[in-house]
Amino acid sequence: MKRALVTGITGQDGAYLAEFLLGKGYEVHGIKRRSSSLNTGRVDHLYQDPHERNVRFFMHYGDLTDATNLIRIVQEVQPDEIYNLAAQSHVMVSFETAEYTANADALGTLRLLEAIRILDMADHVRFYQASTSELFGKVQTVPQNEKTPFYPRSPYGVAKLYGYWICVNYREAYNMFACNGILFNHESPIRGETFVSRKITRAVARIKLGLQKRLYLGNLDAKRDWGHAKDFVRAMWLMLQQKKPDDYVVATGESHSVREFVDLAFREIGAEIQWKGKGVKEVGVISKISGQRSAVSGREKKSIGVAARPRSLKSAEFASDFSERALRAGDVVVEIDPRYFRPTEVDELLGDASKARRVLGWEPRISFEEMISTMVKADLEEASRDQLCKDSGYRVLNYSNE
Ligand code: NAP
Ligand code: G4F
Repeated sequence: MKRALVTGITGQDGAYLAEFLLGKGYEVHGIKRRSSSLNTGRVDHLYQDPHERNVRFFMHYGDLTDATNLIRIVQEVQPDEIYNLAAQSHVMVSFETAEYTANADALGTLRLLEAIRILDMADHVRFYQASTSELFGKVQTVPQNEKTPFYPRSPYGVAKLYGYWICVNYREAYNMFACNGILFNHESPIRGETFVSRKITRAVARIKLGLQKRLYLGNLDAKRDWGHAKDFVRAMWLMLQQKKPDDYVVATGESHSVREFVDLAFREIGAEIQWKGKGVKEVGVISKISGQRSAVSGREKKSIGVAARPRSLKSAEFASDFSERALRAGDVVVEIDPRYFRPTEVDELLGDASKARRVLGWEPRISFEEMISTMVKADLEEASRDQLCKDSGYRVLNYSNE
């Protein structure tokens, strides 16, 4: 049985990758940093009581900023494959915590590679580094592929640039099987709530249910090549199954603006957005409300343990559900908050993943539209739980505008 060690197991990709590897018959060990509260929500469904038989999923406390503990874990686990997914992964946050980001994202990668070397495992461990399209930053060509020059635009991008090159260097210097996955943005219903995709789908669901009035965003014109995380973790694994280590761009080949993302997410709940005004004064206004696409039906509600409301939300009744919750044509639902503008922005990313298609046989299976639809549906389920609490007189906190 192959054994994998995954850093960042509690994150979006860590959770999907762990599920994927367990499905392939692997024993999976995850590294989780210590925190004062439980934050294992994304992998709780994979947890197995270590006292049971045939356990294949294990968690270890560890931190990318602590070399000795990484060496100990690598020694104890003796993995065949290491996936380094742990990082301070928020670009905007990296401007505020630049030194920490460099420590975790740049030196953290070095620490893991050194652990492999110190433990004399360089000849048999395969290493995946979570590199990023943020390396392309101020893009030098469109679309971006493995040969496109890098020009990072944030402390995060610069830290990841070190991670990229130290991985290449250890491959060349010590003959390690080390690969960089240069992954473009990938999202899912378990994406962190402060990334723009999830912030939008979560707000759309809460606005529909009357739990939130407005969504505050930064740069609506930024364009990203957005895929689904489930597709992208498959590419990580494929890289480590090849004869030779190499670096690969992983992307969908489609680019969409934040504004388009907002339009599609609102369309999922049957609402059309009209954009009015310019610059920081621009607003998104509900222009039309029609039949919904993403209602949580009575049956779906029961399946997630939420009692159906007496009147189920079927398409034909959707418009009246809007009026019931007081969302109307003319309502301003999106505003700009300059706090979300970045000191230096990555304006547009578009990936060319032809090498991954050719060599790995990888291609995305989930479309942009399907991904948004799934995310809105999942957030409607979550918001419905809050709504139920609110309707029953319990206090519901709104921390939507992070
Ligand atoms: P994520 O959801 O933010 O997960 C990051 C993980 O790293 C979390 O488990 C986090 O733990 C952990 N972590 C943070 N600092 C750590 C430290 N000092 N020591 C140990 N663990 C630490 O990110 P993701 O979206 O899954 O992305 C996975 C990786 O791919 C990251 O390296 C990211 O930079 C990179 N990447 C992501 C994308 C994307 O679009 N998602 C694209 C390209 C590259 P907590 O749960 O305790 O916070
Ligand atoms: O969702 P974002 O925060 O993701 P960003 O900066 O592209 O970074 C993500 O993808 C990278 C791969 O390219 C990863 F390496 C990285 O770890 C992370 O997963 O922002 C996307 C775009 C940006 O241009 C941002 O300025 O959306 C714009 N945006 C507009 N309003 C906003 C907001 N971003 C956030 N987070 N919040 C806003 O309110």
